[in-house]
Amino acid sequence: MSGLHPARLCQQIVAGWHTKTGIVSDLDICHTCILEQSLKNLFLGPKGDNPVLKFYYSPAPNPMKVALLLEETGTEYEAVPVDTRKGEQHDPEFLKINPNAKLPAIVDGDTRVFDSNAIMFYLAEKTGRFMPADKHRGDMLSWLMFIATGLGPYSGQAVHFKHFAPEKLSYAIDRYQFEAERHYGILNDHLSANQYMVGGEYSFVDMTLWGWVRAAPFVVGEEVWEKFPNVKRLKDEISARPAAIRAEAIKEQHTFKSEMDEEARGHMFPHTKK
Ligand SMILES: N[C@@H](CCC(=O)N[C@@H](CS)C(=O)NCC(=O)O)C(=O)O
Repeated sequence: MSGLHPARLCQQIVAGWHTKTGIVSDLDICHTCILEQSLKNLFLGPKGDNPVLKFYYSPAPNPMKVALLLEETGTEYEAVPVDTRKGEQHDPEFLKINPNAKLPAIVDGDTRVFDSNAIMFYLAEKTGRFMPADKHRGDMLSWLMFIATGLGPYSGQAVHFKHFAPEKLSYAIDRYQFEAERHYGILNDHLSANQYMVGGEYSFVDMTLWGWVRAAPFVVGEEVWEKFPNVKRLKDEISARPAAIRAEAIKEQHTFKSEMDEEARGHMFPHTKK
């Protein structure tokens, strides 16, 4: 995030962590963000020597987990909006970065990484932050893949058939609802005996989980938090962190199309155009 922005874009002012100041003529500036940015520049050196990591994102669950880790690690990055409802994920230039035409993706110097879970692993490894200790490697890989191949895809399909499919297919709705809830049940049991997902400490795996569980009522239904209180406990703890508040605020810098109209459906569900 740029260090200089109007105070109304700083969610941390709302939360009481940052203070605003009118030091630049009539502009209302977040003073704490400017200070943080200056300190980062001091330690990271001029941008020319150290190209800023590009974070291609939309305000959806998978990009949000990466936003959280970028903010938690204090990584300097440029947030590049890709509006999936306008079809920008199919732009040939973006396909060179992510041939899968989905968000998120990053470009870090000469390295591009696509798929949110690969990016989470890459950034935790690269920064050496929020990576569980080696003795927990088995658990770390297991829960990471559980989220990547289970919770994420089943949640995505549950949302699709419940909220976006042109026909209400009860078999598909029931199957994905059941599978999404089954995954929540496994997480809830695990979190009844463990404060965090892996190794007793807050790690990038918790952040990977946060991407989708923030949206749980939309995925599973309004009653989700009564059924799975331990998942709620971890979600609430993460959502209250300053880095999570900053991650949620990134989208305020950009405008995304909000209507899920015929055009948006054509870009996001291309099989409907066949
Ligand atoms: N496995 C991928 C899934 C990415 C994904 O489905 N991203 C969604 C946003 S959460 C997207 O870009 N949707 C736009 C589209 O499907 O056209 C990941 O974890 O990054």
